[in-house]
Amino acid sequence: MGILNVTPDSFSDGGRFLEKEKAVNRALRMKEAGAAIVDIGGESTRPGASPVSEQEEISRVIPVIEEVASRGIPVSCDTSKPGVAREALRRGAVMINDVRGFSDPEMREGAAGYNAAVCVMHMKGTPRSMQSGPRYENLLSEIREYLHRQASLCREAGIPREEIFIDPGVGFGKTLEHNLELIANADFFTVRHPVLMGVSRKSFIGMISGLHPRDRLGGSVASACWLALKGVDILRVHDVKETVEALKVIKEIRKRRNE
Ligand code: 8Y7
Repeated sequence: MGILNVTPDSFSDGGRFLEKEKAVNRALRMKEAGAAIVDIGGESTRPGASPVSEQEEISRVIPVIEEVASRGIPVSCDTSKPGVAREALRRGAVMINDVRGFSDPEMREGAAGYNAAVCVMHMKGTPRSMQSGPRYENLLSEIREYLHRQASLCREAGIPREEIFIDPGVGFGKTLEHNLELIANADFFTVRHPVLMGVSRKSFIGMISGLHPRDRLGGSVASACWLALKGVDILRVHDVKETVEALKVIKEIRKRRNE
């Protein structure tokens, strides 16, 4: 899954893709580089980011979604707003990626009504508050229980199990230790639903390497390979070409394992 931010303040694309043309071209390049789906979002969820109005979010993402979908590229819309989700699905999106875990019933009903796939992500707190001293009794089981509970609500709304991806939400209300534990044990989440994860250029990589988001390609690709070997189904990444190249090699190696 390629990441396409159409936000003026997103941390690693820095507003360079504000224009529709540039965004669409970027999606086409991701497709050519091997992306199976492009995730298009207009609300920055970086820690401390301010909320965006529904009208603003619609005017940022919908023209891009419509154009990208019309070129035959599967589109996911990264949103927590039912109005944005519905409009995205009406214009051709096939998946809704909600960092707020489909806690709003209107989000679940909207996705079900369009036979869309969903990604239910875990976040502790809100983008504004999430990085202030997050604590867990038992990180893995607490997060998996939350994800299974939200996934059950999606099933009750009529979304089939295999269309519900779950995501422990690396970086969303987690310390460095929490993030590393989630990644190390990603297979803990693969038991009931397909799993999607996003680690690309995230701050846990910067905490290890000391590098700026733009220079986190090595750490991002290493993490992606680890997650693929742990059985994660979809990887949400900025650098599609490099990640696909690495995963092709991992796939050939894995096929030849003894056991
Ligand atoms: C994730 C995400 C972001 C993630 C899912 C960033 C929108 C921050 N991260 N969605 N979104 N999973 N499902 O660094 O990890 O891309 S935004």
